[in-house]
This record gives sequence, structure tokens and C-alpha cells, in this order.
Amino acid sequence: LATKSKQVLSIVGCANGVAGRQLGCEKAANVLQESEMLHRCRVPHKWRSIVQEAPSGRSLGALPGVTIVQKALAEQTAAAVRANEELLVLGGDHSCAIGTWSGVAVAMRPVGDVGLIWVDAHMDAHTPESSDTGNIHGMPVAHLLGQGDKRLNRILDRLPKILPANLCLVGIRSYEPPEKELLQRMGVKVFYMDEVNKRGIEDVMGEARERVCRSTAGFGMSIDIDGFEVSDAPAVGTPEDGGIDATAFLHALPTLDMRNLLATEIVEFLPRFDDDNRTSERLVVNLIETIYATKSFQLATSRNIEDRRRLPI
Ligand code: NNH
Ligand code: MN
Ligand code: MN
Ligand code: MN
Repeated sequence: LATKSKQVLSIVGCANGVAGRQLGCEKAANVLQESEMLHRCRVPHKWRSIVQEAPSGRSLGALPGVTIVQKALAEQTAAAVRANEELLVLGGDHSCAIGTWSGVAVAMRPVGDVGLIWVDAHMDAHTPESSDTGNIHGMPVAHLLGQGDKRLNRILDRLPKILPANLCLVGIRSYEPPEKELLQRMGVKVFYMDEVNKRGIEDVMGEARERVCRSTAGFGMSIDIDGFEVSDAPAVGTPEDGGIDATAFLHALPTLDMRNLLATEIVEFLPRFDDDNRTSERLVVNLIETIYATKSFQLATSRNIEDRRRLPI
């Protein structure tokens, strides 16, 4: 199971920021590539590439540029999946989810559908028509579901990349009515923050993982760090109070079956807003270390795929 190519984590950076509310996320991939904390992380890793932002306008004026950059990112993630690499994408604003999961879904299509857990304060389920801000980082979920602008929802392939039943949103506490309507109409499961507070993040993530793996060939996680409590991830452009406790999340991760994790994406880190202790940078590195130490441990210790523990719903 743990093939040789799976032992080194392959990192693709996406230096994109024009689709965010505030500029600055485009610096994150380079900051992380230079990060001493990431350097010392116990997960062996190498950088595959950093996709560079194309010159473009802001708000909806960024759409042509975002299309070019996300197609380039999708080609990178598809190639990594086809090469059986262990894949991590480091954003960038959250528009990079369009490229990341388009590439993963298209590469996995001969095997099966892809499940996705979306950790975020926001739904990111706008279309260009429904969005008040026009910021494309608020739109990747809709486009992965096949909605919105054809330039963004047909990257590499015209079929929708993620089916509604294979998607769960976790940590949501800020959204506009059209986003909620779209997700309700399509039947996407949303775990709002009040449910996380009642049940605990471990229980919610366990159910989310179980749901996105029911009828898929594997799953991914798209982690927008604004999903966490602001004091745990201060370096974001759109902070929202009352988020997921990062420590509780880090403790929940090893309880999830990660063996069929296809890729992870960590986005919206805005380095110039980080504090002196570099709290957000540390959180990003802790997430990487915990997710991939968990996965390689689970792969190394499980004898066959049938002994997969059933997680409580
Ligand atoms: N819903 C708002 C918008 O579309 C905010 C989205 N901002 C995010 N999403 N950071 O994760 O502009
Ligand atoms: Mn968000
Ligand atoms: Mn987001
Ligand atoms: Mn965000």
C-alpha cells in the first residue's frame, strides 16, 4: 500500500491572490517554501512547482486571469495524481480550489468520483451572478459543482468535478442567502459552526469523512484557515469570530481514516497579517505534519483494506 512514490509529500504552491478580498495570499507559497518551521517538519517533502499568478484585474475582472492560473494548477495536480504522488497544494486565495480539485477529479475519473471535505468559515458557493463582491475566492464550491461561469467550471473537462452527495462543508458561519439556497437545492451537507460547537469537531469530521467516502474512490480536504478561531489563524483577509478550535481539530485528525486521502489543500494564509509568533504559519505546518504523519502511520500499520474501522456517525 505504501508505495515508494507515496513516501515523499509532493507540494504544489499556487501564488494567487487577486481573487481574495485583500491582496497578500499570493505571497504565502513562497513564504512557506522558505519557512524554517516547514523545513523542520517530520514529513519528508519536496516542492513540485509553484504556479504563478497571471496579471489580471480585481473582483470579476480577475476571471480571465484566474482561469489561466487555475488551468495550470489543474494540470499540475492531475499530473501528480497520475504519478501516484502524495499531494499537498498550498495557496493562495481559495480560488485555487477550482484548479486543485479539477485536476484531482479528472485524473481520478477512470477510477471513480472524488469526495471533498471543505473546512471554512464561508460557503464559497457564489456564482458571478449571485456574488455582491465579485471576489472569486467566494465561488469555488459552486464552480466545482458545475455551476457559474463556463470558463471556470469546465477546466480540463466539462463534467462537474464534485457531485453534491460527495461534498461536506464544515465550520460555516458566514454566508449570503443565494449560497445557502444553491447548496440546499443541490443537496450538499453543511455542518454549521453551531453543530460543531454542540457535537465537537471530532464527531463532525468523522461523519463528514464517512459521507464523502460512501461512493467515491477517495477523498480530499480543502482547508481555508479562516475556518479556525481567529486567535489560532489571525493571518487571513476575512476573519470571522467563533471558529473551529485549531487544537481540537489537530487532535481530531488522527481519529479519521486517512488511508484513502487523495490530496489536501491549505489556503488563504495571508503572511503580512501574521503575528510575531507566526501563529498562522505554525498552524499550517502543524496541519501538514499531523495529516501526513497520520496517513503514513495508518498505511504502514494496516494489513489490508478490509480491516478499515467503521467510524461512528
Ligand atoms: N461570501 C463572501 C464573498 O463572496 C466572503 C468570502 N470570503 C472568503 N471565503 N474568504 O472563504 O465575498
Ligand atoms: Mn473562508
Ligand atoms: Mn474559502
Ligand atoms: Mn477565505
